[in-house]
Amino acid sequence: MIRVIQGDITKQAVDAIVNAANTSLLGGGGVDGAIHRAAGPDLVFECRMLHGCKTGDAKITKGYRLPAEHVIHAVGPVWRGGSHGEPNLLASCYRRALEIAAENNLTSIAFPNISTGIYGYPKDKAADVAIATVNQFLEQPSTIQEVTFVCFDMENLTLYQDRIHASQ
Ligand code: AR6
Repeated sequence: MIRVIQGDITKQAVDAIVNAANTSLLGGGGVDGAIHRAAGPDLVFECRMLHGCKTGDAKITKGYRLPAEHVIHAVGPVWRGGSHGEPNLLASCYRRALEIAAENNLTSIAFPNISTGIYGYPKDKAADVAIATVNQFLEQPSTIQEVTFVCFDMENLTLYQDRIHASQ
């Protein structure tokens, strides 16, 4: 099941929230900064032991002070015009986050709109990739029962609502 809500991902009580991280995994601005602030300093201690993450991949930690039990740190691509593999890298980080959640027997996961802030990925194109990748993943049997897209801004909320409603 796919849900779309407007809100703050740090408030979501799900098995895992996904972070829009960078390759260092050591924190940053945007949703990454908000997640690290809400989780508390233990999160960056665990992240230091992961030795970074490649673009298009993801790594899991505990959620510490967050209501979510885990954080899956996914690294989306920086938008460089669209012909540098951006769609495949964005799809890959959604798919890897879902695979890692399933490997850990998690059932609920919430995504922010990865790459659509500081990394500059056009929001409409990113929504197409995110929804197609999640739909494709949910066609296969796995432990995942609920995927929530947590949209922070109205523009993303409308883009996701239009696309999800059109496909239901
Ligand atoms: N809850 C949900 N979504 C949020 C929140 C929140 N609390 N705060 C922001 N967003 P961004 P990126 C939305 O810039 O583009 C960091 O410095 C925001 O409106 O957080 O993947 C990392 O360390 C936007 O739609 O991530 C990287 O260096 C979406 O989250 C870099 O930014 C993603 O925006 C990653 O850039």
